[in-house]
Amino acid sequence: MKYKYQEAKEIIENAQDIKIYSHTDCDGISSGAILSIILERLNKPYEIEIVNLDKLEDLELKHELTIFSDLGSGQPVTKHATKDSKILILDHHPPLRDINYDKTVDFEYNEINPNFYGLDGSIEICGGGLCYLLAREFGFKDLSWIGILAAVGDMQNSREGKLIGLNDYILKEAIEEGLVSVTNDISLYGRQTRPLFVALSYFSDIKLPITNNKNETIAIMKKLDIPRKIGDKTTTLSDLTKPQKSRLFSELIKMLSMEVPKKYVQYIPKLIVADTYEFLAEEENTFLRDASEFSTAMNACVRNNAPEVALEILKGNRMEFLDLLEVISKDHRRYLAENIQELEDGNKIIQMKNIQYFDGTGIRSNVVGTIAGMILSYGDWRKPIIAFTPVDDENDDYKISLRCSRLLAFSGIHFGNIIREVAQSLGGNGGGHNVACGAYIPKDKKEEFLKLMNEKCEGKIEL
Ligand SMILES: [Mn+2]
Repeated sequence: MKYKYQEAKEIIENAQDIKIYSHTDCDGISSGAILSIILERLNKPYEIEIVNLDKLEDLELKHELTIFSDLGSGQPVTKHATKDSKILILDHHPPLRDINYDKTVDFEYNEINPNFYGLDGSIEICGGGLCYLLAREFGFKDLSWIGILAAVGDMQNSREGKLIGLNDYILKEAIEEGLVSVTNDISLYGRQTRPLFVALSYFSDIKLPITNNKNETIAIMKKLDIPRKIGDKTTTLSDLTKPQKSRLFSELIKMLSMEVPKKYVQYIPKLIVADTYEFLAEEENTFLRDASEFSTAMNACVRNNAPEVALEILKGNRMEFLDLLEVISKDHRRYLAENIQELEDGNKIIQMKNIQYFDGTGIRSNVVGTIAGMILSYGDWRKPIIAFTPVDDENDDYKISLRCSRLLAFSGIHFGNIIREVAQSLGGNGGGHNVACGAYIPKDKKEEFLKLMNEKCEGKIEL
């Protein structure tokens, strides 16, 4: 892999006309930002495009060198290659072509993929990490923090509650550079910016008395002697003292122990404690300071067709782009809230024996997963929730998204694999993480899909 990186460095140094394709999510944006910074520092002319995977099905290669990051391994990107083409792929998804493919073609081809080296591309390194290792070849260790952002955005830490493998190697470098700090701490989303009484109300892996109930979270904070405000500032998780945190920790353990079936009790601590990552060059009490909050903002940009805003922010162009991001994030949150309200008011979650689902028609397909994750706490946390919506205006096949409580994944269920199998058996495709995954299926296969998913989950979930 190291040798492949040296080769990649040379290909870039010798190229004058470069095109980057990267993926439409936080990892893809982070990958694209790292590559852009490398090329800018080398004074290389380049273009970058943030694309969905289907864009690569029939791609013309019009530039001297085409770089694919966080995608490419699983797509037919060599279809139109000629003997003058140069292709560099930095991807962590399961590869279509094998490790020796470069020796079978007459053009320059370099694919760097952790799966070739016995590394697990879903937890040990992601697209952004792979791009950082390239930056490292050029000595740009100051970009290590973006590798961490990418990994968190890609949920690489979700199974273990921390970064492992090459991700951990990059983390150590980022710490050495003074750019990132890691703390094993209570893990609630929004530690830097979200009021604690709100953050607690979003607890949704298990339905607790505090879930979606701010009166209850306020009462509990009072009981634990945690003030709602410190001076003029609303208390966030990052403000808590050690004793306050340990009181909160005990309270959460107590609440969870009362709700969780016996089989899952052993996983309770993993639900509330994890390593969290802070970016030390960013201002405190801003979303930029926390890796998880930062990654949400990057996703909001790409899902609202503004990847360039995310890219500029990662490249350090903060002034005007932070203002733009604020507007995008606000609209994004409003869109999510409106749709969730509608689903909730209409009692739209339909229960089957082992799964639950809702019809998300009208919801944009690139946010239907986010909404499924947020609506889980209104349904039954013991079952995965499945949402479907038409792909877009031109394509009325269904985009499916599935989310579930992390507890189900801790006990070994991998919904990414289940959904892939079911979708493929119906002429579609799918995959993803154990707790968050998706699929595309033909429009007339919806009923069959739900029936098969329900059957596949039989006996796997202990209630
Ligand atoms: Mn990725």
